[in-house]
Amino acid sequence: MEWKKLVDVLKGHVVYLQTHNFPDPDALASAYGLQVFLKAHGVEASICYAGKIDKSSTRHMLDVFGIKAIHIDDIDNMAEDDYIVTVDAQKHNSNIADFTGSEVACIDHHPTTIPCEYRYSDIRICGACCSIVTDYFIQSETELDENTATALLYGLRMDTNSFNRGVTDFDIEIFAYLHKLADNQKIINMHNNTMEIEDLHAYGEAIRNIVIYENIGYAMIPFDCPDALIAMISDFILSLDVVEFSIIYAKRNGGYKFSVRNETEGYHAGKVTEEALRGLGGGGGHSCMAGGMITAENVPLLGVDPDYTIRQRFYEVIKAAGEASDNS
Ligand SMILES: [Mn+2]
Repeated sequence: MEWKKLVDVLKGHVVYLQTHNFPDPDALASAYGLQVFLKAHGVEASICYAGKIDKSSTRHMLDVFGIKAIHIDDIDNMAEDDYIVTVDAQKHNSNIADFTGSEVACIDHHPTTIPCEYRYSDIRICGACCSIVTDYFIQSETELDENTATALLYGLRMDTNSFNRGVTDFDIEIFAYLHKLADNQKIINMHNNTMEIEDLHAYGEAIRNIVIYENIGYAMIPFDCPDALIAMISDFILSLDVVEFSIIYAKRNGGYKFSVRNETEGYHAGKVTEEALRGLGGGGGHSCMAGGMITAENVPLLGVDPDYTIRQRFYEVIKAAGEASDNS
């Protein structure tokens, strides 16, 4: 009984559930689900994060479901022997700040880039962290109320782009379970209101700047925008019939932030991004979705035409990967 081990590790301690920085709906909903689950088993925990919740639809979700997520700046009493569970993220990753407490547990659905020892770890590659947290309710036969079920289903739906991205059989089993318990109309309403007027400016730039090389779509957005928005635009460009691999990047802090999507069998978005951005910042992720960055100090390495160099680097890695898979 895995879930029992988690409860045993945490019992009697001050517990924080830490999401990655700039938490998205899956991070917040899975942290919330875990908070409700732990409470049912006698463990009180607080949800915390660094960075900011940068989409208004995500902030709205906190009100709709009554989720209390505390910014690290508003926590002044975290102690070294307080326990942290990383949720939808793993310690040592570039997207999660290192807080004072001790990371004793990790629940995540991303591949591991830098391994870490935890007293409890549940890392399963699936569509959303919400699926793993829901499984705890099922395995332990803990009652799941409508509000929590709705939040978990919303997180699952958002992180899988409505079951179109990274979905496994496990996610579908979880979907069937949550669907019976959740307020499905509420999810549809929320899902239909995730686009903001300012988002359209970024879409406009991406459309204006799109470059297509064979089956690869590239677009640069010349201003900073939230990670979630860059990801939405990457999904949007991937939806073009001629594009099977999309690379969208926005200017950020003098460098660039990337969101990469792949819909082919032959390529791996995470490996391609890691390879293409090696020595420039870094990147990685799943087979179908990845993220990355080029830091400001490395921008001069891109030469006089940074966009061309970026396109060329990705193109070469993708073509080499395609040839390797053709020969295997
Ligand atoms: Mn997630």
